[in-house]
Amino acid sequence: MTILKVLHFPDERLRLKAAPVEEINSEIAEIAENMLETMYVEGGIGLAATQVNIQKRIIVIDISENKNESLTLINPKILKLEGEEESQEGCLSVPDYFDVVQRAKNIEFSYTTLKNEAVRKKIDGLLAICIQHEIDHLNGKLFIDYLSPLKRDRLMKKIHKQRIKKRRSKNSEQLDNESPNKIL
Ligand code: GNR
Ligand code: NI
Repeated sequence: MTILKVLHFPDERLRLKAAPVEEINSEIAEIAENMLETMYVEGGIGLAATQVNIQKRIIVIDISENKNESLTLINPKILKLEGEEESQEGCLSVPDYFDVVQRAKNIEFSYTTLKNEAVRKKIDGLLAICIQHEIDHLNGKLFIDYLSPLKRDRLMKKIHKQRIKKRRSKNSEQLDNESPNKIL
């Protein structure tokens, strides 16, 4: 198994639209396994293939407390959206940022399992929110796209600052490594 690298906003690859999985084979099973491992290591409740730079319509989810009820959804599709619900969201591709997003409360959706079974379900609650969030990823959409222009602007400034800080600490690390132990 392999832990995959999660892309971070504003990486343009997060904007790519994933293609349907044509055939469920060992390659797809391996991608799903690696995605699950990556999701668990990163501490997320869901992960879309887009986030690990794989442009295929694959989602993994585990909202269980004990992290032992994983779901792999191939070619997930929303059939019906009903009601409204606001909840706080976060995203592994937008680290350290959380905000309230409005989504449908009840959804009906379909997907194919790794065993090639077609499933159709009606759900609500956290799972419904998570699935909407993950399908958005497959379409190149992020939860921060729903923010007001003011909030978005604040977020962009914060990310810009973080980038500068990160670059600075990397540079000084490099300097530390380069400097011989003159004092000793
Ligand atoms: O770990 C995650 N938590 C979360 C919380 C509220 C709504 C959606 C999510 S999904 C997120 C993991 C992630 O980024 N999946 O794409
Ligand atoms: Ni996300």
